[in-house]
Amino acid sequence: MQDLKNRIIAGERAAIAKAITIVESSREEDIALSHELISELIKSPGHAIRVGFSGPPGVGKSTFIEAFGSYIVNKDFKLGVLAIDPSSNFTGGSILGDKTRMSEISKNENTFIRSTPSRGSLGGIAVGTREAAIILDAAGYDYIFIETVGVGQSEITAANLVDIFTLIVGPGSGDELQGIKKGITEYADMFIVNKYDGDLATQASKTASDYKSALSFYSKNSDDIETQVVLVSSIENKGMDEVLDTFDKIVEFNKANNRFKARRESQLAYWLEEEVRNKILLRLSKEQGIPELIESEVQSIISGKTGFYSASKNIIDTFLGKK
Ligand SMILES: Nc1nc2c(ncn2[C@@H]2O[C@H](COP(=O)(O)OP(=O)(O)O)[C@@H](O)[C@H]2O)c(=O)[nH]1
Ligand SMILES: [Mg+2]
Repeated sequence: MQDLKNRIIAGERAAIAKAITIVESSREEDIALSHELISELIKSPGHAIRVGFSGPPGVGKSTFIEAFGSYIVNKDFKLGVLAIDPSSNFTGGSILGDKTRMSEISKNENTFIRSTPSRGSLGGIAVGTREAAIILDAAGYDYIFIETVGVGQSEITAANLVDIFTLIVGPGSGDELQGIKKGITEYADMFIVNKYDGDLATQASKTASDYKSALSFYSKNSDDIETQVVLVSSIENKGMDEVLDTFDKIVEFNKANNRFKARRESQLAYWLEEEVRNKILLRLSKEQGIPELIESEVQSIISGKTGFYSASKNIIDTFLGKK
């Protein structure tokens, strides 16, 4: 373990790959090893900026990450990409799989790409994504990109993993404009309007203006940076410098206002609560006598012997009475 830790901190790719396999594993001995390793690596934090990319399937998330990733790597930054491979489920997007396209940047020795099948994922995030980001950070990576599938809960989970949360949208995405009203701005730092090229260019540019004006009605706290909107074309490599400038601007602003640290702290609280919640649920389903008690309380409710809420209270009290 100590050896693995040292090799990770030295940036050794094989060690990083091995560690990520461990944190993704559900084998009991791997889980124990993973806990030990992550607890150690947290003590050696690096300087990575973690960026989340979300948005509907087919909007160009993978294509953008490929294009922007090359741009970043050509600037001599070390880049880690954690993506969920949609080829194993029905989310649409690229059926051929992202690995083919991503392979362009994966050849570069300053990139580390992990594409995890979405099977077994939790809210659009693969099991172990948070831990994989900790590993890449300790290994000295400058940027860690996290591509997530789907919308809704998965976006909240992804937003809680990153320093910058971006939503990628396509030209004429009027439906997503509705999303702004549903509070997306609360956790999106930036909108990237993709496909600003060819026949779609005019519409993309109009979409960006629409977002800008819509966002001005839903401003955040007055002391917060406004949600940024950037136009890009991932196939023509347009707007890449503006995206990087915008990342710098967001990070600078958040650091100057102490929001950067505060956000990481509240994310830690989120994950700690998640861990506790999951462990409690797991124990509730396995604790000796509890599943049987639930079963018998259901019968008591049906036969009118017990009320719903007193049954619930009895289960909780019995569970909490156990060590
Ligand atoms: N015209 C145009 N097409 C794009 C652009 N980016 C992606 N696409 C296309 O959109 C489709 C979906 O892209 P993909 O990256 O798989 O989307 P994802 O599901 O969000 O990861 C593919 O056919 C891409 O070639 C772009 O900037 N311009
Ligand atoms: Mg994709």
